[in-house]
Amino acid sequence: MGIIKDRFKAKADAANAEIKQIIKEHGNKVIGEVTLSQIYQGMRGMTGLVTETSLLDAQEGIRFRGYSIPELQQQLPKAPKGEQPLPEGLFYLMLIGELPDAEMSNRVTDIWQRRSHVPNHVFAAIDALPINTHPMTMFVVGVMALQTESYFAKAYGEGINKKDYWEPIFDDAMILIARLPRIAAYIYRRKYKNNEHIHPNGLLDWAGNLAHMLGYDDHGFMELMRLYMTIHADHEGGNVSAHTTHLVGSALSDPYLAYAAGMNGLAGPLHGLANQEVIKWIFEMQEELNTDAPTKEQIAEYVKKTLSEGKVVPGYGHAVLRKTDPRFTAQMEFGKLHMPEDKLVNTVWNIYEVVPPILQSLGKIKNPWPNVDAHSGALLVHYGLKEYEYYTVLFAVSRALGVMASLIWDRALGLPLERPKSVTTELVKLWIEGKDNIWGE
Ligand code: CMX
Repeated sequence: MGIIKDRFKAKADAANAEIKQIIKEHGNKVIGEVTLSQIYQGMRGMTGLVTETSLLDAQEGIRFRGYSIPELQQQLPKAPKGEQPLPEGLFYLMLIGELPDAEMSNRVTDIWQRRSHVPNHVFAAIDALPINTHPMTMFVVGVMALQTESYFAKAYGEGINKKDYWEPIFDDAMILIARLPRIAAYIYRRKYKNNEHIHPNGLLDWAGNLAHMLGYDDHGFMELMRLYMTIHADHEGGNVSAHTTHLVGSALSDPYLAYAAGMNGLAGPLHGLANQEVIKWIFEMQEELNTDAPTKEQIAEYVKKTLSEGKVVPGYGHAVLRKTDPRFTAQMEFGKLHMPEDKLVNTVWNIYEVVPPILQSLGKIKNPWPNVDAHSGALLVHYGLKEYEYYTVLFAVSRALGVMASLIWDRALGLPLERPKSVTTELVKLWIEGKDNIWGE
């Protein structure tokens, strides 16, 4: 892994020295206050983590090491004849903190190609599951089976010095990322394509090869996978998948254990599973209305019905964002370029016009705008990937880039076991009555 590892080590050493100094000089500064409602209501807005790879601004959306998605689309290296960024370049950026040139991006591609062989017992573990198992369950089982390969677990067992933890974590993270496309494609072909598998193409980039192994060699689909893998990779540190990976990793669980835990969180319908829920919801709407091109009026009625049944409108709302997700916009632009007449994609755009005012009128939803999941499924369906239960697996493959880059940083910075304080409502009541001094005032 040569030069990339060396560059990371130099950056991490410098960051370690800087952070030590920051804590020494400013460690006692207060950065905010915590209200009682925050601890009951999902810790929204409570700063409690450091994540170096990306930062989310409520109005602007995500920036990866300072770069917005349109900037990444312009400045990251591309595949030959490609227009979309290579996720390899984004991974380098998140890890090293600088934009890669084509040579560095190619080096990442080379490492991932060389390390992509998946041992047979991983396929056997997936094959042991009934065919009706959800693809995300198969995926996490596959990742867990891969844990037998962990260099960190082995090194820890042999008594590695704590200052060297980052190195086998780095190796595990790279190898895990390298192998994910094969595992993901295996699950797809097993469940939906009669168990007929497609060999990797060693000449393709990471996302292009995933497209190939899924069975979609269309140039447009490969480009979509490059965009998809880039925009889903990271969303700062507090979202369920990133935070869980970080938390479990803080117990010195190896990258396989930590990532699998995070992906179990991604598999929840309020998080990554929303991408399957969006298309399921649109298909159900089409069936109920008996049309594949519902009018805006029909969509509005259907949205109101969904809300009246006490359900969420999938793909809308966000815990932090307060405007249209730039990841939604990037996909909309891809759709306008590659499939402007597609009926389903046009339905997604009509939903975008109809839903926000309805959600806004309810008065309680903080963000009525679409998130990343509102758009992704329609683009996949366009190329023939209609099996929506599978969609969160694609999200999971991409999310590995951000959470693994962060995990390498966590260990390089020597971040400790995460262990916030919790209280009981009984204690809160005593505190309200002035009978207990739980927060040490
Ligand atoms: N449809 C209907 N109601 C919604 C809603 C939506 N899309 N989004 C929020 N609400 C409701 C909440 O359920 C909550 O209702 P109650 O007060 O009755 O419990 C109220 O509005 C306030 O919620 P909020 O503060 O605006 O949003 P939260 O931070 O609590 O939740 C999220 C954020 C994403 C879970 C929520 O917007 C949601 O459930 N959206 C639909 C699912 C979805 O698209 N998830 C994907 C998010 C992106 C990702 O992680 O992949």
